Order: sequence, then structure tokens, then C-alpha cells
Amino acid sequence: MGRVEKYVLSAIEERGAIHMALIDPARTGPEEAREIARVAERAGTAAIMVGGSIGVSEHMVDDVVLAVKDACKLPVILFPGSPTSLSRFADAVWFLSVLNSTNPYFIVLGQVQGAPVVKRYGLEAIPLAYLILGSGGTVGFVSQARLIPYDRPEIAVAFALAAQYMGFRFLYLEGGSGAEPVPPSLIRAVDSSVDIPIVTGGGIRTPELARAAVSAGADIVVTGTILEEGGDLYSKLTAIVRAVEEAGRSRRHLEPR
Ligand code: 1GP
Repeated sequence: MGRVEKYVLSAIEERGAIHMALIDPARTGPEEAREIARVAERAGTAAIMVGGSIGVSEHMVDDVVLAVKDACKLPVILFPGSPTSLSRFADAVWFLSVLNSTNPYFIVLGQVQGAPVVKRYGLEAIPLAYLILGSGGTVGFVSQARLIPYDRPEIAVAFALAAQYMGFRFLYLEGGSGAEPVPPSLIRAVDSSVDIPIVTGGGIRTPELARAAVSAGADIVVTGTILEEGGDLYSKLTAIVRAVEEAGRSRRHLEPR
């Protein structure tokens, strides 16, 4: 296990649950990314994810990653939508497989194309099973996912178990950027069936939604869209980070901070 994965696991253990900020280089340029990273670090975000499912080139990822690295000390974890959006300047990559895609490209062939690049760039690869649920948003469309309906938790549980038995070390329950968040009842069903840490994101815009996801069993909450909307980012992020960590600590019966 690499340095970033160890950091992520120990941050979950210490804080109960953690927040990660997702920057999509197709929607956020390096200058804005620099500001988001600075604020996110101050607000208590644990790591910065960089990636997007459409319109992202390696050059765009490089520029954003370099800006983020310059602005803060948080680890940068790539969240690639394709093998052409890897950056040699990042710390790690969610080495993800869209397990419920109908197209083998998104399950394994894109990964085959990207793996030698990951090796050449010396990126730490963190194996992640990626499930797209609900309406799935753009990523569901682009990755040709057979979307798991929100009222079919048993399907999500079966995928999650398969992911764990196949050796994936993290599981991402994705509702799609800007879409309806994954329901807490579904997160709870998955959490009670598997041991690997659960990441969730898609449509989480308020501390209440973040808290509900963690209380149901999410270990990592990812937000992207709210970072792009302007306003008082520090207050927004602080409130979300606090909600995530409070819910995590109480779920794990840790002392409040
Ligand atoms: C998308 O889950 C992430 O992959 C983030 O979604 O943009 O809705 O926060 P949002």
C-alpha cells in the first residue's frame, strides 16, 4: 500500500470520515483551482481529486494539478475519465473500473491503456470499484453504465460484494455530478454488507446531505459542483467538512473533537 492510501485510511480512522474536493479541469482553470485548493486546505478537506468525464486533456490536468500543488500541501489524487487524463505531477490515481459499464472499455481496456502511463509517471495506483447509480449524470452516459436504480439496493450490494471479493480496496457510489445524491438507505445497505471504505458523491450540496451520507456509512464524501459556484467557499466547505467529520466520529463512537 502506498503513501497516499495510508494517509487516506488513517485520516478516516482519526477523523471518522473525510471530505475530498473534486476539481474538473474542463470546468475550472488553474487560477480558480489554486484558490479552491487554498480554501479547501484551510477548511479541513483531506485531499484534492482532479478529473472529469468529458473534455479533459492531459495538458489541462497538468495545469490544474500544478496549480493545486503550488497552493496547498494536500495530496492530489487523479480521478480520470480516460487514460489520456493522467498527470505526472499528481500523487496518486484512483485506478478505477466502472464495474457496471456495459462496455469492456470502461471496465478494463481503458485501464490497460493507462496502466503503463501510471507506471512511467510513478503514480500511486489506488484500486477503486466505481458504480454509477440513479440518473448517473454525464459520467453515466459517457461510460455507458447500466445504471443501478436507487430503489434497487440489492443490486448495489451485489456489485459491492463482487468488488470486494475481486480485491478492490475502495468502492465509489456515484450519483452523477449535479444529480440526485445516492440515498442514505442504499449507502447503509452497502455499508452493512462490505468492509472496504465507501466513497460517495454526486449532488451533495449541503452539510445535511453530507452528514446523512456519512451517518449511513460513507467514509469519504466528494463534492465538485459547489466548488465552482462562487459565494463564500470557505464557509460552505467548513460546514460540509464539519458535518462529515462529526457524523463519522459519532458513527464510529469516537470522542468529539
Ligand atoms: C462527481 O461525485 C462527483 O463525480 C461530484 O459530484 O459535482 O455533484 O458534487 P458533484
